[in-house]
Amino acid sequence: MTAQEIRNRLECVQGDITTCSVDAVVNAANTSLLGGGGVDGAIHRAAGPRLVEECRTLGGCPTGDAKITQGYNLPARFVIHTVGPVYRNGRHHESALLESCYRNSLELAEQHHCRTVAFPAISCGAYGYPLEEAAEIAVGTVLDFLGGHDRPEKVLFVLFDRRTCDVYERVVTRLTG
Ligand code: AR6
Repeated sequence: MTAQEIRNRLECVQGDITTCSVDAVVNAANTSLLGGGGVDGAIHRAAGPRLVEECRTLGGCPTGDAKITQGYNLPARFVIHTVGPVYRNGRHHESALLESCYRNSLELAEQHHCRTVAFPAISCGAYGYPLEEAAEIAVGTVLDFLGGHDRPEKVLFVLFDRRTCDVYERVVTRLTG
């Protein structure tokens, strides 16, 4: 697969991830997996109470790891819950942990035969990760994974606000030239 073909499997869109008709949406969760604010709150509200019931059976999730559930009332069939790092000063393995969120989520998606996956900007809200750096890790890790795997066929970055979407688009252009 050429670099251009890999790049074409990636898309940045501004919007609300809870409305995405994809095989799996990724949730920026916390280690309890029992819900919270931001995109996590929005996903739980849209999926309905059966989502937290299933999450209760999972026993939480360590930072950098990912777990999968059904999507319930969401248009997405699955939710992949991953826990991004809280950004402190960049010297607490934040970049390796953020990379591992993307990689572990993509591995779960592949194992569950997902063709389409949507990611929010993990750690870029309440967890305070600097946006440019987070976008570089997100885009770089996804491109690297797609280069070695046929599934997922398509990855969407679904960014809530225009500024975040602009930053992601610039990073995609920079990394794929
Ligand atoms: N669709 C897409 N993106 C969204 C949506 C949405 N509906 N809502 C918010 N965002 P955050 P984190 C964006 O704080 O930084 C929760 O309480 C938002 O603008 O949701 O990983 C969890 O339970 C931002 O760009 O996640 C954890 O405790 C991005 O999603 C903690 O927050 C991520 O912001 C996780 O913090």
